[in-house]
Amino acid sequence: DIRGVIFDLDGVLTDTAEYHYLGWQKLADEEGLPFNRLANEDLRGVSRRESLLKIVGNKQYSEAQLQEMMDRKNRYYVDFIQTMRPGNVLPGTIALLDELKEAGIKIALGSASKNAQTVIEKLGIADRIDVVADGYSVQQPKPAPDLFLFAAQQLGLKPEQCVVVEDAAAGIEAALAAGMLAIGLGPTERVGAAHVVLPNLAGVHWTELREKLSSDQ
Ligand code: B16
Ligand code: MG
Repeated sequence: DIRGVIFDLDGVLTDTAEYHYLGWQKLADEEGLPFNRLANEDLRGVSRRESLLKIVGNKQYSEAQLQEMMDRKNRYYVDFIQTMRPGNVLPGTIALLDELKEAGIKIALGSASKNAQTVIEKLGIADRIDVVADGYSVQQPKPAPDLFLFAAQQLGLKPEQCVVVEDAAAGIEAALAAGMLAIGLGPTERVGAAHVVLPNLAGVHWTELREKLSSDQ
């Protein structure tokens, strides 16, 4: 029986992808590194360090330089997210969170981001979330299962009692590796490995979702 739902943040509850993109683009331009929106698609759900390493490619940088670039991009990103407000929650999110609470299902955040806490506060949904697993919680980033296993443990649930909602291929991979059910949001080319694939959370109801997940079993 499903007892908990673990939500990814960026691309699931809100769309911070644009702000991450703008931050990386600014940094890449300053460094003379090739980067564009298409390249940014590969960074979905990928940790800050892995994102930077993808952008620098074969170009050699010292650890101190990499660190400085990560800090710089993060400053740009943190500036952008200051403007976020409750209206930036993606359609269907609040209704679904309310239904889950009503149904006695525990809710966790499972985000790779070190800025997750700030974002959920800006969005005004922090008090709807029981447990936050974020970029500070574990060492191994998605596609490793660690972050979601940490979230389940904090919820006091077994992996098989949890469903993960994700928009990134790496996130679906992590959920399956954790032995959890997975709901993928977006095109099948990206999240097709999930048990259930939906375009987004708009109009999604827990009762129907639960049925879809159990018929897949
Ligand atoms: P930060 P998620 C991920 O969040 C983003 O999708 C990804 O683009 C970002 O690089 C990563 O968080 C790290 O974020 O630099 O803020 O620590 O999708 O796992 O909620
Ligand atoms: Mg995501």
